[in-house]
Amino acid sequence: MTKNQHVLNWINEMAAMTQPDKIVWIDGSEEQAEQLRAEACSTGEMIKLNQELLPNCYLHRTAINDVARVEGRTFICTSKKEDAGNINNWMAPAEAYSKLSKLYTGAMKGRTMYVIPYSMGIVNSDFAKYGIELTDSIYVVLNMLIMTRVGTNVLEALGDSPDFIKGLHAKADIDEENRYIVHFPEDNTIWSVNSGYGGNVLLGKKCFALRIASYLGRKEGWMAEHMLILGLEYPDGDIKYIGAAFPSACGKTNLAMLIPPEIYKSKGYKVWCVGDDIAWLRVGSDGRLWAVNPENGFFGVAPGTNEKSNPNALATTKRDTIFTNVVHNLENNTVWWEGLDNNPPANAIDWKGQKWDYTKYNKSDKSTCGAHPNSRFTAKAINCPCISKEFNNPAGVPISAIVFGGRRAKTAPLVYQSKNWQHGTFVGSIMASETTAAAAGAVGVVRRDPMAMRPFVGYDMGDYFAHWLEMGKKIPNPPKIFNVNWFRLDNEGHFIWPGFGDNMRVLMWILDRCADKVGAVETPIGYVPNAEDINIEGLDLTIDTIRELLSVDVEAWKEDVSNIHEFYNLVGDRVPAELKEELAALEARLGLI
Ligand code: GTP
Ligand code: SPV
Ligand code: MN
Repeated sequence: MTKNQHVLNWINEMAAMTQPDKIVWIDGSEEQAEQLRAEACSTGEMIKLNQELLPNCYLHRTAINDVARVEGRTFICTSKKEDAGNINNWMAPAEAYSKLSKLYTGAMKGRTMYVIPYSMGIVNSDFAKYGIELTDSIYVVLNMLIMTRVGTNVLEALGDSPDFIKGLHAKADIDEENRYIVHFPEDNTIWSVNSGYGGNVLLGKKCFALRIASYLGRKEGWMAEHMLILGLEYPDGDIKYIGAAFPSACGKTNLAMLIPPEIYKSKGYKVWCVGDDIAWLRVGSDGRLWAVNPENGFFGVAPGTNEKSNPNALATTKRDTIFTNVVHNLENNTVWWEGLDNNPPANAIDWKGQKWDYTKYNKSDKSTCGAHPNSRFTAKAINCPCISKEFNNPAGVPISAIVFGGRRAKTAPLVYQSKNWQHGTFVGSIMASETTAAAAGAVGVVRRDPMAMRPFVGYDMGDYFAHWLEMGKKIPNPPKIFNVNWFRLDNEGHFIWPGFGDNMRVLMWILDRCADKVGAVETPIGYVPNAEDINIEGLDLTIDTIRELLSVDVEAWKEDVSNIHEFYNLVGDRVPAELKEELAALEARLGLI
């Protein structure tokens, strides 16, 4: 398929180590994909679902010990430890290569090695970067065919160049003790072994489009961020674009596909999805920041997705979709998950492959769930009813606002605006969120997650903050930066804000601020809206509730500040002086110094 010696030599070397029985090149054709689906079904790797109700849809169950990203086993292997920083796990490259080579040796014996040439971004566009993933998993091939742009045209675009990301994945024994997701940013290389799950193995996604890309972006003067991109269309046809960074399982897919509440919809407002997880951002010749979504599909959280919360996502999953770790409904050979509807199937298999008795389901005990809390759908972007007409535009879209957010039960108000780019970078750097099921480990623990990138920055976090500040200087007309929190709880533990489609009400305030159309109140942390400026028409809540949601709890912030100090200390020496000054200014405004 190619004469590129860099590609061929590398594949030969990897094949000599992993020793597959055969090597198959993935050409991106539907015929080949269909053969692979049939093969995966014949071995039980995938289950073909009801083709009338869910055409071209399949179910896959991962191993029970392999259901989420494993941050503890994810490494950044730069030659100098300090370049990976204190937040990342680090291993010396030579040690990592030697350790993993042992795990890979003979790992593909009796198996097939698939060669997947893929592009992140539109092939031949200025934003595009190419990768080749070698894998022994058909499931990975079929997911990559949805999530990225795969095919022979990628090899043509690459030509004789050595400039591609080399990804090697082997399932090996799915042994947790020997699971490694290892990045060599200096070598454009990613090695993943002993997993078959999502972000650990679809190497175009978190490994390349965030960890390696963030490293390249710093070198080349652009940014790779864990952001959705949406376009909000006004009744006159004008569309403004927003990039929003929330940690894993904190609402990116939902916000990216939101359906406006009736009060806006009836006037002709619309929301278009450009991307739901990753944005690559560059300064345009017009002085604005432009974004593309480098992916080609969605790897979305299934539980909680329903006709009311996210009808667009649900519609997207009705064809050409791979479901992972959801309930198999044997009544009609379809799928189900918690929060889909109130009709759990009586005759069903749970995500572990066991007969599932929904009557034993207890909301507060996750072990009784039929679908894993981090179960997912892999669906094509072009099947999304609200996909933006700019989705395939190689130039991307101009960003008016950047929005940070996380799950905070108390501290963060519904929305606030930073004073400028530098303060906005500070606001991003102090983001915190309660942990979710998207990564292995305890759920619901508050941790600092700067720009929602804690698990995804491919270099030192302090240098990453500095890169944000540097980029601000290069954007003559930068987006305004905001922070939101849909997850504030009342004393009984209920969400106060309705969320989902109603988040549009907050986006409207954000875009009004960008257009200088509305005032705000200055608080110690930034500008919050006047409660009257959040439109609550048609909502079952009062302006007093909005006041409560917008209130800044100074005592809680004083406590938070000491935690921010601890976090900055952990990040270490490279936290830029400007951000320390911003922290001191915040302390002064809170009356702490
Ligand atoms: P990753 O794919 O892991 O990066 O996640 P994501 O950020 O795209 O999160 P997603 O939109 O899939 O939402 C994750 C969970 O948050 C789901 O269970 C949603 O139902 C819930 N959620 C999303 N938006 C809101 C909201 O506005 N309010 C509330 N209360 N929950 C929400
Ligand atoms: C996330 O965890 O942020 C995801 C899912 O989007 S994964 O691809 O597993 O990283
Ligand atoms: Mn994500």
